[in-house]
Amino acid sequence: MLLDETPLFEPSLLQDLDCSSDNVTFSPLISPSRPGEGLVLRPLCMADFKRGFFKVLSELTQTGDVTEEQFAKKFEHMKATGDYYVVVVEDTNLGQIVATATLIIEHKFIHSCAKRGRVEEVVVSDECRGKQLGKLLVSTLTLLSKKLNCYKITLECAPKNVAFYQKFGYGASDEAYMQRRFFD
Ligand code: 16G
Repeated sequence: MLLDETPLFEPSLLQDLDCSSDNVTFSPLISPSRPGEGLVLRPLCMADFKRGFFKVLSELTQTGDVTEEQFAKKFEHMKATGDYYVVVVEDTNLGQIVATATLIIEHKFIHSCAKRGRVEEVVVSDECRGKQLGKLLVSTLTLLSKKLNCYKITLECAPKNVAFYQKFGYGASDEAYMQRRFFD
């Protein structure tokens, strides 16, 4: 199977996002187009399967034992819908993915057929902590959801991460987050 470099979504969507316009400060200054020395921030591509994409995800939760075929099929599905914005940060010297986050667009009839954004699977590998990558990814996807005309953007996170997300303007809502799990 050819796991190629075709991006999951149009890379230029990430180019003109101005993270400093969103009350989030970076020191030293980094941006989606300049995420730091030896790093690139870009859409996921199939070849990232071999660059440790799942290793990074496994720092968040159980990933299961996903084969190349399963990955490729899921990637194709996500790409075909046009509603999945999985971004990765690659360490270009190592050829390894070191961080990732996902924006999913949900379509509604309410609010004049609006769209809602969901931030999911925000993970920075342990070795790359302290490079502001989590901040950059969340800021990037939050701005992207605004650019895509979402009326709101939501996420679920561990209580210890609440303060982190508050920096981007996320706040607790009156509604309770509920779930029913069918398997882990
Ligand atoms: C966190 C993630 C969520 C992910 C879940 C996995 C963020 C903001 N939240 O809540 O996206 O799906 O962990 O946990 O990254 P689970 O395996 O217990 O469902």
